[in-house]
Amino acid sequence: MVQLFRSGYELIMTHPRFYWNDDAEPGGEWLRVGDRERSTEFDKDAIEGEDLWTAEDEIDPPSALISLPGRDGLGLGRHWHFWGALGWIVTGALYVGALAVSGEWARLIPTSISVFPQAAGDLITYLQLQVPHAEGYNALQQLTYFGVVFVLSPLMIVTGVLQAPAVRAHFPAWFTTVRQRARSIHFLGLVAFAVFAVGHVGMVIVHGFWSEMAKIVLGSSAASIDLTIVATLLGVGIVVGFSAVANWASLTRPLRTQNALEIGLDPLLQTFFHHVSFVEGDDVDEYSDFARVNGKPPRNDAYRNHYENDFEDWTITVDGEVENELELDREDIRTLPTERHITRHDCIQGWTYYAKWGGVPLTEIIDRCNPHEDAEWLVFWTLDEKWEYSEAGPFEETDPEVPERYYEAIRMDKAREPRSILAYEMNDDDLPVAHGAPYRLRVESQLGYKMAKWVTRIEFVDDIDDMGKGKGGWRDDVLNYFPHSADI
Ligand SMILES: Nc1nc2c(c(=O)[nH]1)N[C@H]1C(S)=C(S)[C@@H](COP(=O)(O)O)O[C@H]1N2
Ligand SMILES: [Mo]
Repeated sequence: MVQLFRSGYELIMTHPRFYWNDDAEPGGEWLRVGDRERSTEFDKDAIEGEDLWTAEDEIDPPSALISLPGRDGLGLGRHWHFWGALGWIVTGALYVGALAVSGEWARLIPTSISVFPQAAGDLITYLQLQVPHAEGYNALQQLTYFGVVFVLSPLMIVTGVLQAPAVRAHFPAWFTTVRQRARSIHFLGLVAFAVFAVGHVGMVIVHGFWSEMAKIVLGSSAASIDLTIVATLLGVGIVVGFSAVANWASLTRPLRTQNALEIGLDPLLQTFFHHVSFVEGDDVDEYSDFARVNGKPPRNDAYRNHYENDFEDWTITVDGEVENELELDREDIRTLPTERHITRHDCIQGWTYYAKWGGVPLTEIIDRCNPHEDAEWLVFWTLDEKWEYSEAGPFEETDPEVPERYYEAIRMDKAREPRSILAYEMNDDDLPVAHGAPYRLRVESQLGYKMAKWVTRIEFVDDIDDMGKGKGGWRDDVLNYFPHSADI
């Protein structure tokens, strides 16, 4: 639970605002931490500008004392959160199973409606600063434990899973256009768990700290007090020590920590969330008034020249493990079939918006270049030098393993989904500079960071192990995002 709280806090602070609907409009949040409201009126076709801001400017990096890993570590925060969730679900399943087979369930599950008036009576007793008399749990305890185990916990699992873009891609819209609601309720669940934890420890103190601790850690109030103290301190020590080691490893050795945490987890996420099936049809009828941006427009001469030339001579190079290399100019791409759809954009940070996209389905390109049988990945290379990240110096100086330009790799099965397109239209207009003009990738079952903007080249490769740090993309390499299972 401590791991879930701490990593969850990291995930919240990466977009510390909560909304009730998936337009996630700036200013429309019901709860916001920090005072970073910005105008939505900036020019999306400007190549640079004073008032251009991205969602990364809204991050409030938390302290590593509270957060896991702290200091703006969303990528590893997610790894820890998913591992925490896995451990918590396995523990919970064993607990509920043990309750069922041992007959102890009767302690938790109320069997009579009279539990409510009794619980009210218990509450009054507590408020009079007295402890209610009861065999085993009193009615208030029973109701609380029942609520935590059988209502709150399943709610946290459901609202956690509902935030994955993969879920939206595989279920009908009425069920899934609720990412902000799920995120908000998930947060309120966290608050409920925190209130429960504080209340629970408070009650342990009220009922007699060491005798209650003896029941909790050793199973009997008659156990020796010395043994209870040792077992309690040991338990607390393990949690604190584990937290310290987890923070230290994440902050000083992020790549090794990422590799270690991927073991088991990445295959598991792929199994549950990575499928080719796709629900057809639009999610909603209308697109959002405002779409957030992530990644600032390139500032290099190559991009600037194209920009000044209205992108007339921009081409898409298709090469790598293919039979026919292609060089597609504007004319070529406009004569290929067009796919248009309105769908939700899901950033890993937690914000969303609806937009209408138009462009050429990747299958059209794949069928024309005829990739070799072993070509498993499509790598999208861009003109984006990520200048806003290179204040410390060019990447080849600070970290020679990071490619100079933003890139993201997509698996063949994802590329072949009907709504995977190389987009050149947004909201019935030309794609704006801020959103990736003249071409950007859309893969609607994945998170935003996979959808490279300002694309110039599609390279087909057998595997991605030798590219960059081998994580399958710029943000995957640099920010420790999940490499293969970007569907959650
Ligand atoms: N070249 C490039 N593409 C990029 C990024 C970037 O920084 N550079 N950011 C990604 C992230 S994290 C997100 S959420 C989406 C945001 O798309 P939008 O700016 O069109 O809303 O773009 C993705 N594509
Ligand atoms: Mo993102």
